[in-house]
Amino acid sequence: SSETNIRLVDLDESGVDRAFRADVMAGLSDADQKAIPARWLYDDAGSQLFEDITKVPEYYPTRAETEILTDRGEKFAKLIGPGRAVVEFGSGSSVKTPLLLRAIEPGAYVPLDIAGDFLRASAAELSGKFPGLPVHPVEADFTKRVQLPDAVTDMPKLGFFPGSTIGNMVARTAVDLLREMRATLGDEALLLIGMDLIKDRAVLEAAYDDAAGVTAEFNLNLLRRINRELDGNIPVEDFRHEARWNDTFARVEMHAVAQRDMRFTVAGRDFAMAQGETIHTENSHKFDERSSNMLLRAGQWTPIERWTDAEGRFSLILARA
Ligand code: AVI
Repeated sequence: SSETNIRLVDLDESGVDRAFRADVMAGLSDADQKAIPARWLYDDAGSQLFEDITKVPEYYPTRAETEILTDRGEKFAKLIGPGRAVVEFGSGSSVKTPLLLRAIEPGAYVPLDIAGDFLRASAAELSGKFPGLPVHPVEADFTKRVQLPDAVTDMPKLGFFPGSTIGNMVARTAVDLLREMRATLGDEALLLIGMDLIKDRAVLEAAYDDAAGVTAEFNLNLLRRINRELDGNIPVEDFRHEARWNDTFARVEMHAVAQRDMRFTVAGRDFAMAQGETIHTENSHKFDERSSNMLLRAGQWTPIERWTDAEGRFSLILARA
């Protein structure tokens, strides 16, 4: 289906290989719309390319969210208060997390991530910046309820889910995740979550199709990964990156568009694509106040405050359990 999805699962290496193969084979076999779940964009090369995307001039979300975190520290401190265990879903980004931690005097920091090496490295770096702060990294699939370390059992929690990663999920998956977060964090919890806002179509499409071609590389790297890991011969050079705003679903979609009729093989199976046919590789949903409120409420959270950057491009929302 065209409803591509991010779904993080807890898999050992061979499990990852099998799941990748299964998703790619199913996704390329769909006669209506070929589609591969966006989570497979993030191999080592893809993760590095995403880092690069956050620095291109057209990709505003990272800068806009950083601006909010920089400017609204006093407001966060007032509403959140000191002594909470900050539980970050996905490894702490080097810039955003310290801004939050500096503003609110947390009791502990608990980064959750499925990638253990990356998790430990970023936890160690953060410990260096906040010498007195207890840091308890947990290697876990945060799409399911996570058992938090005993050391933070008695502290009220603040969940932190920046970046509008929630937007990479279709509504049902996003609601499931929010409910699992609620179960992980407990009754006293707050959640600080980034959600990118609906805006001018040209601005959105440019953010996902930068002039330097970094996002194009990020998208086409998925096809290169298939060739590398699944013994494929997809003619990557004959695909074009496309970012399109889908107004019905309020999302930017990434597609890889075949530039000619073609045949190729992946893991021993033959596939054909017609010129103009696409592989749908990512959704990035955008929100307004109503849709973000509705999503949070469906996920068992009550929004209590929202902040945007000066240009009104991105929102950071505080919700309570
Ligand atoms: C990770 N995620 C929030 C990014 C986004 O904006 O949807 C991924 C991305 N895809 C293309 N550019 C950035």
